[in-house]
Amino acid sequence: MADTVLYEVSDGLATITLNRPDAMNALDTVTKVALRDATEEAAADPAVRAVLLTAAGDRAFCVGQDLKEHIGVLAAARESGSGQTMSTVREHYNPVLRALTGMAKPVVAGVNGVAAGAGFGFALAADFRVVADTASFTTAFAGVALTADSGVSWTLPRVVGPGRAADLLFFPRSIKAAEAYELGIANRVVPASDLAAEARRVALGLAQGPTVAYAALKESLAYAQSHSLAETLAKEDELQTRAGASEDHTIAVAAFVDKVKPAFVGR
Ligand code: T3D
Repeated sequence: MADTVLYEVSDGLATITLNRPDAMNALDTVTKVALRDATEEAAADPAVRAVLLTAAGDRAFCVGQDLKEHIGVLAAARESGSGQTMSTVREHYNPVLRALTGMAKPVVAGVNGVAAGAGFGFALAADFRVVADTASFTTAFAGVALTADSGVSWTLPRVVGPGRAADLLFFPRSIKAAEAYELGIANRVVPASDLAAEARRVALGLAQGPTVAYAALKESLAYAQSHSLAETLAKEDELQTRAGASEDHTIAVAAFVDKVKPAFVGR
């Protein structure tokens, strides 16, 4: 894995850190490949029970596509006459989005600074966003004459509602942390100096939680977005049967009766 993305697993938590702070953690090709590999590895590894996606430095979480690299891609496409500039959506952004949203374990984004374009998309793809009070968000896409990618047209309306999503996409602007909290984009806002510790605390708590129940919750919430109440009730029945059969359910009920803290095993 390239050193522009750091990957570490400990105590059931995979921490993925975008590591190009001098470039505002912009996504050049090497970084996109490494991020795709890291998210797919975390999704597939049964030892990983939660994921923390964060970034190095105090200025940026991720400013999206590296436009300084991208201008070269555009020039090459013009020269070759191919017009092929957008394969990165298929090759990189979509696999990252599928891994983050589809993995059967919770994902926390620790947003340490500005999140723009695909960077905003990755933060929105997480199940929870812990955000530094100095951080901000912007859709950015229309500013560079692009449409939404990295799942933003799917995630943003679900978080802020379709009307607000259209406004933020057509008129990209900086959404500061306090407003992001009001809009539901940020789940928790903490002082910048506490961001790393607080994001890790939240993610670690999830990594030590009832993994089968969390996976079912994640699946249930996604399913309900595009199905009827009748279909959702049937899905809840199926998922509750799965969660109810988990070892952690028995552990939790026994711990409740014994008035002790449950020690979950993730099965
Ligand atoms: O095929 C495809 O690739 C399509 C896929 C697209 C996916 C996308 O992500 S599209 C969206 C791309 N991102 C943007 O359009 C964001 C552009 N950046 C900004 O709007 C602003 O820089 C920010 C709002 C993010 C931050 O503003 P601010 O005032 O804090 O910082 P700044 O002064 O604008 O930028 C600081 C440096 O970072 C500056 O470099 P310099 O002058 O110090 O050498 C700036 O050029 C650089 N930078 C910021 N964003 C990017 C970037 N460099 C490369 N790529 C960037 N996206």
